[in-house]
Amino acid sequence: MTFQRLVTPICIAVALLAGAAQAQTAATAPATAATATAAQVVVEDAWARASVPGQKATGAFMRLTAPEAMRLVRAQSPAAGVTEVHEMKMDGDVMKMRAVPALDLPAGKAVDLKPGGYHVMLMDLKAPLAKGSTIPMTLFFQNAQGVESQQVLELPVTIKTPGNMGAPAMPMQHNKH
Ligand SMILES: [Cu+2]
Repeated sequence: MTFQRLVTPICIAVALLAGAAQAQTAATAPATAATATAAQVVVEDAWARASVPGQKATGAFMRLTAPEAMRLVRAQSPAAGVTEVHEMKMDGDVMKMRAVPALDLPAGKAVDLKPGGYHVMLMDLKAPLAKGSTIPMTLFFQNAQGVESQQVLELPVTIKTPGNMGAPAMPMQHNKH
């Protein structure tokens, strides 16, 4: 009697373990089948800089992490007449911005679009970007096979104190416009 009582719980435990293993197999199967779906670029901390009346251009910033090697080829926003991917760097003592044809996004590596570096330039603003509002933006990506995909974002408009750019004393030049 005592013997049987001891044995029974062990049997139940084994049965439970077997059941759990089965459940796990069943759960992983559909996930494997789903890997063929189009991979999305992870967009974090996206924001656009607020602008004042009369200001024609401003920047948008974010962190992009692509699941496979991709390129950001262009951006579009109804808030701006022209939207370009820009790079900013020091040329001697002058901070210069220029449009880049594409921004490489290595697989799994976060690429920062931030003040003082790469950014999305919003030019020909239709109206001032008010702090606290949001603007839609579509990003266009291309993978290694040349397949284009797009992602629609809603960017909050804020004023962030720039660490290394935007100081009024800093001379700035736009090459393209
Ligand atoms: Cu720019």
